[in-house]
Amino acid sequence: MAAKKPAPQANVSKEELLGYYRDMLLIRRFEEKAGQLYGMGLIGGFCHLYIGQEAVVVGLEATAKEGDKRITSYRDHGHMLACGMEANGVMAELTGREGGYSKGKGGSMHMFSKEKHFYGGHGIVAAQVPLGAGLAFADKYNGTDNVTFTYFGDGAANQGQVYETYNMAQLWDLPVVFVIENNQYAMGTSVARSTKSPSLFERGKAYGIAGEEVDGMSVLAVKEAGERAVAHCRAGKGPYILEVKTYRYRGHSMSDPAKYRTREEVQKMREERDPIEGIRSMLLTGNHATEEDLKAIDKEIKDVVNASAEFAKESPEPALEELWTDIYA
Ligand SMILES: Cc1ncc(C[n+]2csc(CCOP(=O)(O)OP(=O)(O)O)c2C)c(N)n1
Ligand SMILES: [Mg+2]
Repeated sequence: MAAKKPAPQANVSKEELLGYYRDMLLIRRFEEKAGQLYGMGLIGGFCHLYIGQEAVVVGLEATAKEGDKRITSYRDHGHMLACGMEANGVMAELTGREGGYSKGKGGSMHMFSKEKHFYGGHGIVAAQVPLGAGLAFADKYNGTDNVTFTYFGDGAANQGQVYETYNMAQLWDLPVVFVIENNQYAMGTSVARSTKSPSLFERGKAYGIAGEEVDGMSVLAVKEAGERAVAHCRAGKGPYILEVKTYRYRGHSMSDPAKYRTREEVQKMREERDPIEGIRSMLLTGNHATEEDLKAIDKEIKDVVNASAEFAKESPEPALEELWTDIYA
């Protein structure tokens, strides 16, 4: 994975850097804890962790304003935390408890928050893409200048419905930022094995949609590109594609034998490109924070995550009557 441009550093305040550090660390620690609870049998079903990809959603959320919407796939815990949903409610949903965002009836892939404009959580690959364009259509129809961040993976980028959506979104100038989280694998299939045209954002050109490739291991690079994308959409110029080159450190889901890549490949990425370490060293070398300051933040995050696990364990399972609520009949 090539970082084309060096990460931009100018015009970033100490507060912003600390904020990104905190937000990415929350996602990382939360996901590590979810992995532990899964191992203990407290989380059932599917569970897809976002570890390694934190800079993508944190960089883009830094460009969002009130009323903007987001929708994504099953790899969704990071997106929820980054848009301000509570760790307690997310963790309790993972454990299938009443205190969860879907009252314990949705689980990892099916959580929503009307308040934070988070529209899921979708288990069918690429199903969220036309839905994202629909959300953007609503904003256009209502005359707001809000945008919808529609996230999907490199594997999803080979789904036909993505291209039907591109056509309609461009035809109607919909304010949708298509975010391709290119983590280089779709389950066990690498991009190189699944496509001859590995530059995924360029496919938008066939529909007249502007786009670019972004270094997804740099939160600052993501934010900078995100600002361009969002400005384009808010100005009524139609959709924009960001192909964010990222990497997931863990398996596709908790039940992934990981036979399709080497340990060395993962290790190299962790050592050389980790997004959290990147910001950490920027904070230290720029004298924006001391080791002590960062330790205090680490502890603060650890406390939030541990509290969410406690909340998730203590929250009761949904009552039997809940089987008959929140359903269409
Ligand atoms: C329509 C459909 N086909 C197949 C699957 C099984 N499946 C689940 S995730 C996945 C891979 C998707 O990879 P990608 O879009 O790159 O997202 P990532 O998991 O890397 O975040 C597949 C094939 C599915 N859920 N839905
Ligand atoms: Mg992928």
